[in-house]
Amino acid sequence: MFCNQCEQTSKGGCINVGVCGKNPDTAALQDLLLYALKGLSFYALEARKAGINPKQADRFICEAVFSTLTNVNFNPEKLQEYIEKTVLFRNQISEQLQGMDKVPAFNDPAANYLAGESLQDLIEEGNRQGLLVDRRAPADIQSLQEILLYGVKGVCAYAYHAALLGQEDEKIYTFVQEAFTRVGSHENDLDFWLNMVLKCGEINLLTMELLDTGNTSAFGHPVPTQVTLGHKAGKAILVSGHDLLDLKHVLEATAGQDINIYTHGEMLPAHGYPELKKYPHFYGHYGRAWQNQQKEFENFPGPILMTTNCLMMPKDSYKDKVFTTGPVSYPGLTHLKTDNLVELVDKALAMSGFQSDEEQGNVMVGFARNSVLGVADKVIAGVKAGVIKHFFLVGGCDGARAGRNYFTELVEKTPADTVILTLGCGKFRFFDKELGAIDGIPRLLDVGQCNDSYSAIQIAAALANAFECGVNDLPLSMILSWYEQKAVAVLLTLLYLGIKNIRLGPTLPAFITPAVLDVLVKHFAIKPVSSADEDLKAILG
Ligand code: SF4
Ligand code: SF3
Repeated sequence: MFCNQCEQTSKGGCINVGVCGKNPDTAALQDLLLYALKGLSFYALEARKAGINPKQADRFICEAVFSTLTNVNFNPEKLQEYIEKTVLFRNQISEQLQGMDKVPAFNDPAANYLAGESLQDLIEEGNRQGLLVDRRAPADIQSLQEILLYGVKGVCAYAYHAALLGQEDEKIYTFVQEAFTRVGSHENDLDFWLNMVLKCGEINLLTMELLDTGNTSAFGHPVPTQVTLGHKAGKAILVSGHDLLDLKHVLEATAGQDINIYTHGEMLPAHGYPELKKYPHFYGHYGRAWQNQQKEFENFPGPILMTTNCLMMPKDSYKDKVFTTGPVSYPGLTHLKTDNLVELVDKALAMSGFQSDEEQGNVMVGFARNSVLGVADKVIAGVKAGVIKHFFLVGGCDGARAGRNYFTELVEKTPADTVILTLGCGKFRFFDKELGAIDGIPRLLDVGQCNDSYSAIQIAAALANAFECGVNDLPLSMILSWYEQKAVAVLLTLLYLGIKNIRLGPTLPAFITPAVLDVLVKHFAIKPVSSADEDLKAILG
């Protein structure tokens, strides 16, 4: 196996087993799935040219790609199912085209790939194929192909979320499929790949906008909301991951049943949405930073629903109380369709629940674009009067590396006349710090999930507009933590928008070669994080 797609990769790439726990068989199946999806992409694009709308295949591709993101799916049977379905979709489109006398002929062997019979056959084929990128190309071309592939994975994840909320755009699907047909090709022009990478950022911006529309039209615009971090006596269900719709289904399925619903990880911002916070049994948030997940899950006295997540594979010791949805799957865990949550509810009723109440403080959420722009006048006046000197966007992912303490330290050390916008799960390093307020505006503003990056971009754009300058001219510094491929897509969006001076950590991606990094530094002045003190000094002078 070879996998280098996430921040925690062992030096240069995981080869014997993933740091995430992915084993070589799972890695081979994921590689083969991407190869098969490349084949399907040729057909889906051809179908479009022939006037067929390959809607089912479009959505399927995003879901299947999502299953190859870090930590999402380690289940060989489920991956086999995705591979077989990929070939099925391809054959269906092929028949449709033949029926129109448009017999497709593709030179690329991926388009003609036939799925082996057994799981073992598939694993062997996956090992033969390896990762989709062209391993004979110069290192910098390989690097750009990897950036594109991982960015597209992020786009697929966000497009999957958006589609569930009824928001789709053919431009997204077409780009994803074009990218798939290109990755691994012997195109050796650096500029071609650089353009594809920036185009991926552009398409991701559209995807995030659709996701924002999907979330706000289904659940309303988030409003500032206090969320309790403790628990109360009674039966309980924990919902983790990013899928607000799954959470809504859980809230509906448990209404009037005396079960309290708790969020975990990226689900925290759900408390700010009017259409979710209206449920009286939507109680609070459980759990802190990412590295505590195993312990937190183990100790939770009720079942856990893992919706599309970036979390670690659950341990055997508590597997029997964990359920998954969508592309999330691990061997031995029960997978649910969220229109039928009887098993989850029964499990909650059968488990002990919390025996007593416990206060653990609270945090504020709900500072997405609508809330922040609602107080824009005050913010702008604050900047003009000199009481707000600087904004920091400290956003992105959490992870296990010790270097991630940088983000906690940086936030703690920011001066009292600065405001911190945050989003993503990286905030669990500092989300409960008491940072005070400036003229009634909290210094720490939680914009939401990584899925809400569009909101942060809109806030930055509105500030630039108010000050009649570009985003790069604002007293705003972006300090981003990354972990997996959705973060790659968001980073590409920021580059596409021309945002400069982003500080990225805790380490730079292993898939960026020195020459590609030089290009990024030259055009975007991107830099690795150093120490909190040094960076603050460099930013604030
Ligand atoms: Fe390694 Fe990350 Fe790939 Fe897992 S997802 S195998 S940790 S690079
Ligand atoms: Fe990053 Fe997954 Fe959490 Fe969702 S992209 S912030 S890790």
